[in-house]
Amino acid sequence: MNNKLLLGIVVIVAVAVAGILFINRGNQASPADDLVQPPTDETSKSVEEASQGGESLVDEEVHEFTISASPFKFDVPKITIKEGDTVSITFKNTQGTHDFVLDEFGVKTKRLAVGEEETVEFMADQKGTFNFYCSVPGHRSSGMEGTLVVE
Ligand SMILES: [Cu+2]
Repeated sequence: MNNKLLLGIVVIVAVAVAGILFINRGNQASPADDLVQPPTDETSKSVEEASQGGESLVDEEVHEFTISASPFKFDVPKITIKEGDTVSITFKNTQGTHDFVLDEFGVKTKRLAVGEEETVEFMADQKGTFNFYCSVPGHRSSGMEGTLVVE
């Protein structure tokens, strides 16, 4: 099943590449050649990677979390992930004005009004225990702080 699908994709890409090469040959004098060539290289490269089945070796999954903020707490106080994970956090504000800050990974949302949300994404490239918090004055000390554990 998978092999058939892969074969189908390879055939389609091969036909597309052959078509582009054919068009290029017909337009040798055209300056558009330089513009058409690079995407062709990229296409054949990605087929190579796919046919090697490389995706099973690298964890390219995005680990998604949703955190809602209200005065004065985050509904998810602790997130645990693995080093090297790509993390996507959708931060929602249900009441008041809040943001989401995680200094060590350069993450900072805008200050959101009620009903707004913002998604931030980062790579957990260091192990440890880190604190995320709301940077609106007084909110962190009132309880708007949580923990991100990178194992
Ligand atoms: Cu806040």
